[in-house]
Amino acid sequence: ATEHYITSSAADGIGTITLAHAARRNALSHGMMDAISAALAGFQQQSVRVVIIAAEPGAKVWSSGHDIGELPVGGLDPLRYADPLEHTLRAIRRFPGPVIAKVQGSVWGGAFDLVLSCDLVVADASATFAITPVNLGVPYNTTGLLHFMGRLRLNVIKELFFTAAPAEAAQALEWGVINWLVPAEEIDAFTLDLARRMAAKAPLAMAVIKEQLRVLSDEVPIAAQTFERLQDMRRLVYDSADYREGVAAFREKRAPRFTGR
Ligand code: KFV
Ligand code: KFV
Repeated sequence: ATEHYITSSAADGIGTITLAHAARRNALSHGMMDAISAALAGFQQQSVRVVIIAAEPGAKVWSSGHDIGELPVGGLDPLRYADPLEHTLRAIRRFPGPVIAKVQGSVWGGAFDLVLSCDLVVADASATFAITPVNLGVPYNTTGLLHFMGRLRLNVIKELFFTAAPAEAAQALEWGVINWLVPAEEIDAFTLDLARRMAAKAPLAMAVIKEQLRVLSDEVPIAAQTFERLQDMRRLVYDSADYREGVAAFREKRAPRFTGR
């Protein structure tokens, strides 16, 4: 329980969260998510204006995504509203100031959703982005799909989800995942300068504009029946043998054998 997940610090109105759990490749575990949520809450108390989320210098994996060891098997929805990852995504989206993802290294699964939940993305050429539920047989949650739909075109979303292949940084720039693709040796100074420029602006106007944009892009009205139908469809997936196989195969470090059942 004394596991070390992140480091965080704040100075001059800018808070920095550094993912620091290399042993699990910064998997978005319950512990990691609680640490990020707590850091964001602390920043809000300290009137931090702008947040930067980064990995440790030199990390080849920015984050390996949802902690696969914590994915429930046995009839439970793996991506519930109350899931710690979902809680942290909401905390980022509701933080009353810009959150910048500074991405170096590979981004997997739920970590891609986390990056898209940040307000701006700065990356270097080592950044790659993969969304991988079809590697595991996970039914992605509707809120998560909406996060992708808020940022990317449908054909791009489909390619990313259906191949589960990592998109290179240049491609991610063209697709609009990344705001700025900068040389590795400049990324720290560039990101800090961007944060400083935003931190000097009027905080109340900033926070309200962010919230307006969140509400307007999140709120897609659908009938209750329609939502329940989607949930039923997802349930068939997480109740399937293929989902159990996908999670077991990762644990056993082997390729999954999917049957469509
Ligand atoms: N969850 C839990 N443990 C993980 C993990 C993850 N996402 N990723 C890595 N680990 C563990 C891994 O089992 C190993 O444990 C250690 O971290 C180092 O990983 O006990 P062990 O054997 O030391 P390696 O050896 O795999 O590291 P490396 O060779 O550097 O490869 C890194 C990477 C990221 C390419 C590989 O670990 C990987 O493919 N990880 C899984 C990436 C992934 O599919 N993530 C999506 C998770 S599912 C998800 O997010 C969602 C929302 N969804 O819907 O599917
Ligand atoms: N409103 C009232 N007066 C203005 C003005 C404006 N938006 N822009 C310029 N002026 C006045 C300025 O005070 C000066 O008056 C004269 O026009 C020439 O401007 O009595 P004075 O001193 O002669 P200078 O000297 O500033 O001209 P210049 O050096 O050529 O610079 C031009 C410019 C456009 C770069 C500079 O004037 C400027 O930064 N203006 C403000 C631009 C801006 O922030 N506009 C957004 C307004 S707020 C808004 O539109 C909305 C919807 N919003 O939500 O915030």
